[in-house]
Amino acid sequence: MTNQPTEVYRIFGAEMSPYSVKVRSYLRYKGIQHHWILRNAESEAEFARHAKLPIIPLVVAPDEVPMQDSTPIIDALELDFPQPTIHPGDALTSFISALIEEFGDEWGNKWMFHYRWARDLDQRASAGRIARIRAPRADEAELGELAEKIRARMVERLWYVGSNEINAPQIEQGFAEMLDLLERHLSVRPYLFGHRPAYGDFGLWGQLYELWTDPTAGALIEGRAPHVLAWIHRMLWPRAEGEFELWPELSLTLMPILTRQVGALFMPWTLANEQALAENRSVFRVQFGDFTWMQKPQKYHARSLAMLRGKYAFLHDRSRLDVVLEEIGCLAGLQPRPT
Ligand SMILES: N[C@@H](CCC(=O)N[C@@H](CS)C(=O)NCC(=O)O)C(=O)O
Repeated sequence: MTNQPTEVYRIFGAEMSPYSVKVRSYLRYKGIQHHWILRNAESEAEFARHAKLPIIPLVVAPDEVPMQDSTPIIDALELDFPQPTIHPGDALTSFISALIEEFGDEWGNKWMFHYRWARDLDQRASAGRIARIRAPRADEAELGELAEKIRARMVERLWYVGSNEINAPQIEQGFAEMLDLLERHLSVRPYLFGHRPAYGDFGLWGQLYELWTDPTAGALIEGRAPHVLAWIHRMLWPRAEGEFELWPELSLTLMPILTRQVGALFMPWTLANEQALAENRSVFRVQFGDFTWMQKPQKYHARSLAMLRGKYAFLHDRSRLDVVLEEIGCLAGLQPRPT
C-alpha cells in the first residue's frame, strides 16, 4: 500500500462496524471520492501510521490529515462539502436531527451490541463473519479458532454497553417498540426528515444496518418492518429525492419516537451515566417505569453528550425548539453544566 498523498479520502473501516458504514454512506451521499480500506492485518501498518486511537472508522484526507470519531468526522467534512446539506433549514428540525444522531450512535448501539452478542446463534454468525473478513486466506480450522477467540472477546464486552441479564428484556422491548414507531414514520417518507437524508439518518442507520445483518434482529426487521427495511437498503447509497419536510408534517410520527425513546430512555440514561462518571461510581442505576436499568458507566457518552450540548448552546433562536425539547423531556439535560 502506498504512503503517497492521494487525491481521494481514505476510510479505514469494516462492514460490521456501525460507525464505519455510517461515515461511508455519508461519503457516498456527498459524492466525496474515497477509497474504502478494510482494516485488517494487511492495512494495519498504514492504519497505525495515521490513527491516534485504536478505533474505526479512520478517515485520512488527501492532505494526510487524519480524522476519527464518526460525529466530528461528519461535522468536519460538512464544512468542506456543504452541499447537499444534511441539515434541515430550521433550527428546530436541525437540532432534532442532531439529537437523533446522538441517540442512534449511543443508544442504538445498545440494541446492536446486545442482539449481535447475547445469543449463541448470533454470536456464532457474527464471530464467523468477522473471522472470514479478518483472515480471508485462512483455512476452515484456523477460521474456527479465530472465530472462537473473537466470540469470547466480544461476549466479555457485552457488559460494557449495558447488555446483561437485568437489562436484556428492556433492550429487546425497547428495540421492538422503536421498530414499530420507525415503521410508522418511514411508511410515508423515504428518510427520517423527508425526501433526502439528514444527519440523524446516518447515526441511526449505522446501527440499524448492522442489526439487519445479524440473524435474530434481522428476522425481526424483515418480519415486522418493511419500510424500515427499505430505508436500510436506501441508506446504503443515499440520494436526494426531494426536499426536507417541515416540522408540522414530521412531528406526528416523530414525536412518539422522541418522547418514548429519546426522552424517556436515552436522556435519563445518559444523564445518569454522566453523573456516575462525575462521582466515580463503578455501577449506576436508572428507573424506567417498572424496570431498573443497571450498568457500569461509559466514558465516551459523557463526551458526546457535552458535544451535543455545545451544538444546542450555539443556536441563536431556540424558542420553538425549547417547547419541543420540554415536551419530550430533553430540555433540562441539554442546559450548560458548570465546568
Ligand atoms: N464514537 C466512535 C466509536 C467508534 C468505535 O467504537 N468503533 C469500534 C468499531 S464499531 C472500534 O473500532 N472498536 C475497537 C475495536 O474493535 O478494536 C465513532 O463514532 O466513531
